[in-house]
Amino acid sequence: MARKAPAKKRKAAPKKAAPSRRPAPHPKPAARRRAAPARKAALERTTRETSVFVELSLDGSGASTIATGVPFLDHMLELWSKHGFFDLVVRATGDLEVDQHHTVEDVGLTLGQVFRETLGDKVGVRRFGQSSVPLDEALVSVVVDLSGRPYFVYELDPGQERVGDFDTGLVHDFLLAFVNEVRMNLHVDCIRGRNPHHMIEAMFKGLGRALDTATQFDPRVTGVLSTKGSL
Ligand SMILES: [Mn+2]
Repeated sequence: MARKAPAKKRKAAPKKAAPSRRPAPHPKPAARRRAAPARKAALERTTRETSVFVELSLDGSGASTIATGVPFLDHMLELWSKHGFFDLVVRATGDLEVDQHHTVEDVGLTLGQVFRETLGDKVGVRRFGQSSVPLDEALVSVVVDLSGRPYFVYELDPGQERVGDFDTGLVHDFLLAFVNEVRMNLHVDCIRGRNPHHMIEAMFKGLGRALDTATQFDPRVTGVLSTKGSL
């Protein structure tokens, strides 16, 4: 549309201050911390009992492809990855004709080795994390410290030996192997629960959430979060 012609000459608007010719100051260096490393790693580990491949990205979206030959473990690792926002690939073949023990433990061990590698020197990360997760009647607390000192406290009694064909005692073996390889502190307390599937599932979700927190960068952390200066 045609512009409205000014009826009469208006008083000129007061001149704005001329924009400064000085260039904008340089933006701050992207980060005082060095550029965030790509926190991903992969490992294939083969013994006479099992062959396990794990690929992990800490800063992922929670996408996973998991096939361990132990469907209940697949289900739990998928939850762990989803709720930790970790991208995870796990492929395992093991002597399941013996039982599930070697496979479950070796997946925990290999995942722990890869997890530790993705952490690198832990510069700038929060280090601690905790989560309480309910699933119906079950409530499980998980507390982690990426301390470099392996310690594991497991107060979760599933109350029955099996969930389907999965030996519930293997969760302890899985976590112990994981903790030792990551060199972290892990306390699991099942506050209440009746159904072992619910208790174990809430634990894996909580472990994902607690580790997600512990592995996040905190901009206030310079170096590693330790008065000793190393983790
Ligand atoms: Mn389930």
